[in-house]
Amino acid sequence: MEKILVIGAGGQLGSELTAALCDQFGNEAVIASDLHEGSASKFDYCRFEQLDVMDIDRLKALVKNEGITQIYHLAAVLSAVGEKKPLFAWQLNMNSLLSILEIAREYKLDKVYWPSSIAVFGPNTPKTNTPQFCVKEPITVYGISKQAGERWCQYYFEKYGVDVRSLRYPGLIGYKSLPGGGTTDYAVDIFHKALAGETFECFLDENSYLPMMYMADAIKATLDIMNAPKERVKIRSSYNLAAMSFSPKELYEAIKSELSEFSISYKPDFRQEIADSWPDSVDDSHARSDWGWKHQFGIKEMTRNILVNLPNFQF
Ligand code: AKB
Repeated sequence: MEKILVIGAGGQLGSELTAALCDQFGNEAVIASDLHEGSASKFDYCRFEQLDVMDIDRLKALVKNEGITQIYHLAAVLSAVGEKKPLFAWQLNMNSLLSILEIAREYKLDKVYWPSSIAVFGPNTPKTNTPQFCVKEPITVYGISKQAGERWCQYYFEKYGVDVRSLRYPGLIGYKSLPGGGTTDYAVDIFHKALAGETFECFLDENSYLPMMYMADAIKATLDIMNAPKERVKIRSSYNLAAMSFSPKELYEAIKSELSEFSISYKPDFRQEIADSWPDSVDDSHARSDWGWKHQFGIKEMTRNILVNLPNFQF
């Protein structure tokens, strides 16, 4: 029987992924953990443990005592916040991954999931349909940590047989929790302002194209790669993953076609340089052919889905 530990469960991805894992494996099989004690209130359906991922002794004890077989390691400092606290971002992002890979090796875990990001790419990467294998010279600490993390994942797979699987997420857009500290977060914030009847001030330029994905698709991709037979997961650094690409102006227009009064202004800040260094769109054909990845949501379907569901959601 699987016993799954989700680290960083209180975050934007973790809140929804934990619920999906409980649906698949049963509530008893999942332990949600987060640094923030306050996240406990999100998990009335499964066990919650307050956990600092940097506390390796506690992490080891939890894995050993609970008979953990899989870890989903989602805790990270994202791109924008990472630029404010570069050394902290490096320490947290790298040391936590290394601890978990070591624990996976020592305790022979069945599987580990660790997310990478489009942040591994940089200004010298081909901008459109960015290939799986190409130049990567990330300009953010977050991107550097994800790039190095990808190498460590491949290393642990090849040297020690650790079954670690990873996806390079585009910007993730969900309505069930707020994102924290990313460059793509404008695409979540905009919906909250639109529904509050306020003008949205966008921190990116109107024509900044970025790869994006609706959370339902991100959850599906994560479960798909983790449920795929081992031999079909051929890339052990991290897979390119795509669904849609749009600019702030295009997202604004999609929302405005549903809420005609909505208005926007543009005031690019330091996050513009980060966005400019990332791809406009990504080629995810390896994920599609290796383990059958297929997205469902485009910008229209996503916008309708969020505008229908967000007003009824209690934070
Ligand atoms: C960020 O903007 O930092 C993240 C990401 C693309 O990984 N959403």
